[in-house]
Amino acid sequence: MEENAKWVEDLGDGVHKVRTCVWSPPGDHPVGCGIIVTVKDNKVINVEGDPTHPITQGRLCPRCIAMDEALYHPDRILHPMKRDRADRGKDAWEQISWDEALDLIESKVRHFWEVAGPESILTFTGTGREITMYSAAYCHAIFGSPNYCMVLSGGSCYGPRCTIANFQLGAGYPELDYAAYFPDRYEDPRWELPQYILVWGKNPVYSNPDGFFGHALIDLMKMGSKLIVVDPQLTWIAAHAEYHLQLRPGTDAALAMAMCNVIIEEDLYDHEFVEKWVYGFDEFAACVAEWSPERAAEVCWVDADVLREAARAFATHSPSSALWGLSIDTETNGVQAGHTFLAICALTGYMDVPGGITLARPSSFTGKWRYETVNSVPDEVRAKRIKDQQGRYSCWDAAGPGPLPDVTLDWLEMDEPPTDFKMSYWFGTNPLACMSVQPMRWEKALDKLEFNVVQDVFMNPSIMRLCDLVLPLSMSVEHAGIVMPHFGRNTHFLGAMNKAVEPLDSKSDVEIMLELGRRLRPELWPWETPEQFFTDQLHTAYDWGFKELQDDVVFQQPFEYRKYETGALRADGKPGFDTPTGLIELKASVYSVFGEKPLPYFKEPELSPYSDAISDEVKEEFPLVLTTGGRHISMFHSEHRQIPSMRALNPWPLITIHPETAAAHGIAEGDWVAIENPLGRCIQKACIRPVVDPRVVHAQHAWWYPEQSGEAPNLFGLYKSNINSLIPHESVGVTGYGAPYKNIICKIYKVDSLDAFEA
Ligand SMILES: Nc1nc2c(c(=O)[nH]1)N[C@H]1C(S)=C(S)[C@@H](COP(=O)(O)OP(=O)(O)OC[C@H]3O[C@@H](n4cnc5c(=O)[nH]c(N)nc54)[C@H](O)[C@@H]3O)O[C@H]1N2
Ligand SMILES: Nc1nc2c(c(=O)[nH]1)N[C@H]1C(S)=C(S)[C@@H](COP(=O)(O)OP(=O)(O)OC[C@H]3O[C@@H](n4cnc5c(=O)[nH]c(N)nc54)[C@H](O)[C@@H]3O)O[C@H]1N2
Ligand code: SF4
Ligand SMILES: [Mo]
Repeated sequence: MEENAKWVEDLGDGVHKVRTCVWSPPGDHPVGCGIIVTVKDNKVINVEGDPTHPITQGRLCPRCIAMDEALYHPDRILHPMKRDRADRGKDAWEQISWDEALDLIESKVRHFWEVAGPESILTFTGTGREITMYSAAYCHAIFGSPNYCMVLSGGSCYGPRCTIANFQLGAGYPELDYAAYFPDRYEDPRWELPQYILVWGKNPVYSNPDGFFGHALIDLMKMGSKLIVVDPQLTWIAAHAEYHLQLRPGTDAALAMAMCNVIIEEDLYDHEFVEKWVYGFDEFAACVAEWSPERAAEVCWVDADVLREAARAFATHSPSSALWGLSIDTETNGVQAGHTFLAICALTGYMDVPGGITLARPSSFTGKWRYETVNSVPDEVRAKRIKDQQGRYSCWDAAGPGPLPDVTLDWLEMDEPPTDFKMSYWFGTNPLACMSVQPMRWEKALDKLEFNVVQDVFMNPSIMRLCDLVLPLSMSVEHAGIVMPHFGRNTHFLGAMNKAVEPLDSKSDVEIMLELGRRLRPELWPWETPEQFFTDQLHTAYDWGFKELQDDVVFQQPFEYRKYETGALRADGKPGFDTPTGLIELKASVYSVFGEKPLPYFKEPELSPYSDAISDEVKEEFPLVLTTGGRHISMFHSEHRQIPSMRALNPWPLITIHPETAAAHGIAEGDWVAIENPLGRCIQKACIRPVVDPRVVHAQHAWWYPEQSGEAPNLFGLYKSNINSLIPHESVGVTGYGAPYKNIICKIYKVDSLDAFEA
């Protein structure tokens, strides 16, 4: 912690307050919420919201308020630890020094380079924690490997949405306009209040740490914005909506096409915008003409008149805005659902207008360098990146920064894969408990590797089962960093993570990166300190460095509306969008290159009770539609399960069941319920609410039990409540993007206890 810095207030008596923006660990996506940390004798004694932060204005979630419980939790990993490969699954860790740990990594990497090539080293990354900014650099510029991996089937978190936005909009990720770019926010004269907000498969009140702020939505609601919510659950926001389209999970593409149909057929679209800025209107109109509201009503279980009225309300109240959530990504048909969602926003002309949807400027600070580190991998090594041997998923291979997770598993499962894989390095992921589908397959596959390394803050089931070396990480308030909301794709501000307390024997992802970089490829890693490194990164866009950002704590990026008119969206500076046609592509010209149809279509989820891909017997045995993973405020994925006050808010995994369905199955509130389909089984607790259709259930994801025995085979109860055991591998879209995490068949039945689980 720096003394006398602008962001530190000394209160005397060994007490000071630090202004900072938070990222991870623990949690979250890059939100950079403003906090004030009170420190006494190098110990955090209070965390409160920073009222001067322009976006969060003092508001916090419970997880931030409980930060001291995480920081000083007795289970925190405090030192580097290693274990023999033969002891995987056993609590047989030996404490070692940082030098020993880094020496071990260096010697193993050099050995594997020699005997099997850099491609034999895989890195596995999780969702947007701070390490996401650096994990590609570790893979490419330290290990020299092209195999920058994830275990998330179909890259089903932002992969589909970002790729669709790139291909069809050629402009950074579209985001609801909540005046985030302006210092005086809603008072700024350029800004307008959205009349309607279409919230599609997103629940930002709970998924706040996504980088889009739930409290911003509530601000807009208070000011008069009305909601149209597309969600199979009656959530809090759905209950406050003018229109709740309570669709069958996985049918989003059909519903969106019917909404476009209404907007076009009733001539409610913005003719001027469409004529000037949209490509493929006629073909798109012909395509959606096949989707009458009545046809969609049958497929999606949504009332045709309500669908019509919602489409009319959205199109006739200008400006209106929209938000798309994870549900777009977690569908085999997700690319088509996202395509049509963007079409709704384009037809209505709400792109980059005040109170509409903001688009990012390619020239702002985006952290793009992290993917560019792939250029440090020689071509002949890059050619060895894992890819589908039958030539499928060429879209993924062209657009994705690393191999398709599903194909990675296929290669790891081969007896003689094209690469002799040796080592994996994980950061920010708990692969078996959260990200992967068919986690038992991943368990076996990753166990084949000779050396698995992780850097994390707590022990978890994946580490206990598979890792040989653990590096202890410092938490967000224990190190310096830069946080950029929306992953650099529509980054309204940069925040300084200012160090509030000195860590004990732990280091940050950036500190470890610089040390390993200097050891393994010194020519690429000239920086002595994280601060020098951050300043050089900032200099790619600005003439000021990290010290200035630390002093100001928050820097709001410049912004202007209607950038397609000024040329600010295109690399060549010409007006329009950065797509092959220069226009928003309702008919996507690049998809045909990748074997995908250029116009949207609806494909029934493969494992649905209405699918042709499964037999009538299977449909009869597993008649319910299961959706999973709706967020809870107290937890970030598999994290926070050991934090007492957070666990108290959600002590057990919950399956939400309609009262009629529960009664028909003899299930009462709080009963243990088995959830099963042909792929697997797990157990959760009944939460009986009329918020889902009687034919739908919703199950929480990422559950494990830190209080249980960690040794194999129990592994903190890894498989007891693991809903991902029921989700298929490689049920991805033609492009490789999108997998059915939120729409599969199942049956439910009452069991006596959590221990009724058998794998
Ligand atoms: N507290 C907390 N916040 C988080 C996370 C966390 O673990 N905890 N995780 C973060 C991550 S990585 C992500 S990607 C985001 C995700 O956050 P969101 O994008 O908000 O997505 P979810 O919360 O998964 O689901 C949102 C809504 O989609 C609905 N839904 C389910 N199936 C379907 C469907 O088929 N179609 C439609 N239209 N809706 C459906 C659910 O009922 C739910 O209300 O949250 C981030 N924020
Ligand atoms: N059924 C179902 N499954 C899902 C989903 C769903 O909706 N339904 N959602 C999916 C989605 S969208 C996602 S993104 C994945 C998320 O999956 P993951 O990203 O794998 O999330 P976690 O399991 O929480 O693992 C994160 C680990 O990183 C550690 N960590 C936290 N911060 C940092 C940091 O700054 N640096 C490092 N090195 N480590 C850190 C945590 O302690 C934790 O052990 O889960 C997916 N799984
Ligand atoms: S979103 Fe994350 S960083 Fe922001 S207040 Fe909530 S827990 Fe804290
Ligand atoms: Mo995610």
